[in-house]
Amino acid sequence: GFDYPEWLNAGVELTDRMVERGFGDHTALIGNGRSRTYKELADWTNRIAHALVADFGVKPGNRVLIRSANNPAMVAAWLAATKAGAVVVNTMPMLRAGELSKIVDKAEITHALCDTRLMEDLVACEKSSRFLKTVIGFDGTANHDAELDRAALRKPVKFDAIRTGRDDVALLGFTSGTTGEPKATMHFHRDLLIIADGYAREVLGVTPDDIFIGSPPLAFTFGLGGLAIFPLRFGAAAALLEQASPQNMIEMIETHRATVCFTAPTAYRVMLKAMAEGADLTSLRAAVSAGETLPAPVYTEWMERTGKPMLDGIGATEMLHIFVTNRFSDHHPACTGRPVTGYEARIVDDTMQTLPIGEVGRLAVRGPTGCRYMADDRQSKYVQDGWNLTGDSFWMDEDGRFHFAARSDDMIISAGYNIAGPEVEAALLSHPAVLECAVIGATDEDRGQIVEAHVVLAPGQTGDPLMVKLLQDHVKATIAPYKYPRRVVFTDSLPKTQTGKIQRFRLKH
Ligand code: 3SK
Repeated sequence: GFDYPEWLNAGVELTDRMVERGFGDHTALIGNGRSRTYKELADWTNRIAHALVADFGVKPGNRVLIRSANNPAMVAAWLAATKAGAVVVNTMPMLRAGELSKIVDKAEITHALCDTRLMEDLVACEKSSRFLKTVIGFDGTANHDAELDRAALRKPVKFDAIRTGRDDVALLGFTSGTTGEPKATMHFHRDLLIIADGYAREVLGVTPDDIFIGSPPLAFTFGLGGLAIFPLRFGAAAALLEQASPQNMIEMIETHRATVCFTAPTAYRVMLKAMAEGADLTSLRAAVSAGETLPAPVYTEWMERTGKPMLDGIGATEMLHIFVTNRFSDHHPACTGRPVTGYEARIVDDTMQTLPIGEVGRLAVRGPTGCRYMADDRQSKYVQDGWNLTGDSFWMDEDGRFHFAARSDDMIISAGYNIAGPEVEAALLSHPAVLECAVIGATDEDRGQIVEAHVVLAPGQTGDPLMVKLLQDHVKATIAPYKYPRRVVFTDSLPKTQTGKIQRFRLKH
């Protein structure tokens, strides 16, 4: 198990404690054209924490919302609010007033810390809120020129962190999943360290020499872990990008010789193409893929090109981070791997009975970091005896490795056949003309449902009847022919969540 002192503050552990441990002069954060050492980060966050408590009246347990793109100032705001004993809700810049209001109401947010470039929607939300009374701007650029920055500059660099217990809630992870309604899960101070001391230590073997890069927003626990908690827990550095396009990531990797990358398969496909055209990504020693299942061709091509495995894993906001994963010493194509130490996973039917090896069912997971829904009847529906029922269908092989089949609602039933949409997607993606695709079950009078593929073609390809036939034949030759898409729709882009997950439900009609 994981053993932490009774009084524990994750913000202190990731900053002041790192200075005490001798990392003061190491680079902690890179972003917006400058870098900060651990000592600078500790001082910066202590000053902000002082200002939050003394000038803005933040009290332990207050719910504090942070609104920003990925940049060092957002990390500092999150750490400072955590040091002040607040319960933090990190949010993405793309959210609009309506979406923010739902979060503010549900979490009973009292204070919001907002990059001054993103104030408008939050101010609109403050006006109509019963709870939110204090919106404080911070400078997301490197200039320190906003209300919070000015207040912080007047404060001392030492802050006696609020005494928080290891089981006090530190973070509310909001997820709207692929269906829409926001739900919140509660995470304790200890959880924030467990994901580093478990997954990041065991699977990635993080060292102080590592430089992390990636695309997931810090507002998404995948990003908060991969781009803040994991590097800071081990004296490593994080390079943060406000616009994490694959191209920007490639440039950042080349400039800073980044060693660990967290992103989703689509970005890795672009990176593979860039490598073929001469991009130098040889500094990467670990490529973590999550958010969407990793198609076998991307895994295989990465292995061929770099000689290293791409590590596919599955996590959930509910569980805070990755709980089943491949490892450098144990990795396979089209396989998500085994549970991270401390977690258990099994395949169950609708009554939570464990299914035999090889049978597709719901993935259930149990572990130290979840699952605790906040004020939600989901707790009784999706969590039983500590087992969290995920929205994914998997099967387990005889060696205890887990294999993705589909999101539970992406299972297509056509003329009595069960067809996993992602399997058809993987077959389509193995054709060079296909850049991205999403497969859904479309209602059909004869067959109940038919397989319908929405395809974004690679540049230079034409979506004509010939291409339809070509792709259908390709699927028939790759997997069982009955799974081929009877309908193919060409499109310029696919609907996605703000964290990059394809929203197949939006394609359904
Ligand atoms: O797999 C995911 O979508 C995920 C969600 C939250 C945290 C981490 C991960 C990988």
